[in-house]
Amino acid sequence: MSDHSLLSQAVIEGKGDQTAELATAMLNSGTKPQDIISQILQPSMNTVGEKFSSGEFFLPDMLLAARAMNNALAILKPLLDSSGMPTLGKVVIGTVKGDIHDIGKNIVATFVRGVGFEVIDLGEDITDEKFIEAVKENNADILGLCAMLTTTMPSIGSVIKALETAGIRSKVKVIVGGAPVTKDYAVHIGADAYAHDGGEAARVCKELLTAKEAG
Ligand code: B12
Repeated sequence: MSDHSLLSQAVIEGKGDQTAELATAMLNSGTKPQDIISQILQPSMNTVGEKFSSGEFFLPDMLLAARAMNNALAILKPLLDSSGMPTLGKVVIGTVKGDIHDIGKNIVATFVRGVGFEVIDLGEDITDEKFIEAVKENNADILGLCAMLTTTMPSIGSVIKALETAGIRSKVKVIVGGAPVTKDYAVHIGADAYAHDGGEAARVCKELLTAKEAG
């Protein structure tokens, strides 16, 4: 079996130690960290989700897979972080209230940091008030909102409304994402942008900053 298949299988089966070893071996053989994430780790987690939907996997299986994924990310993330680059601007990011999924959001934070933004990661299950406070306190250029459940998606819209109520909507660009979120949904709730994955998020954040600076 190829390293690619072995790593995918290790994540799906929640084998943390093996996941870390295989990710390291792939890095050593020249595979780029961003390719390991987008071509192996993320699709593996999608498989885990499908197995959960079909009743083959239960919550503990998802948790084990998440832990294995995090083991690999702990090795890959430092390689994606920027070092000594001038700061482009400030991005506040978090997962909306009621939602504790954070793996994808953490990847986005890493990619966005990697292209030179300062990222203030609030974590998961974040209330509208906390988002508003953090945007004001940090004078953020961009706010990134993540939702992974269809039941928590509406909270993205509620944060955008709270920005309007606080009178700061025009001061910050809003980018949204997460597995159930689409480009159409982003437009519908009044976000400025949507991104499908970490790489796209980093590129779009740069575009948003240019648009913001152009007024
Ligand atoms: C791991 C996992 C968990 C773990 C989370 C651990 C953690 N620390 O994050 C645990 C076990 C805790 C969990 C719990 C639950 N989960 Co869950 N989970 C998953 C799973 C398998 C993988 C998610 C993941 O990490 N993917 C890998 C990352 C890399 O991908 P990603 O998250 O999509 O992120 C990428 C993009 O979406 C995007 N992105 C992400 N965030 C952002 C933010 C911005 C700003 C931008 C621009 C882009 C962006 O870029 C990321 C990187 O490329 C998904 C299946 C799936 N297909 O998503 C189910 C899934 C999301 N879970 C689901 C469910 C139902 C639950 C529970 C309700 C189960 C239960 N009965 O309790 C609970 C809810 C808990 C809660 N209140 O939040 C469902 C949601 C169904 C729905 N339509 O709402 C899914 C889809 C599984 C399924 N097929 O049924 N889960």
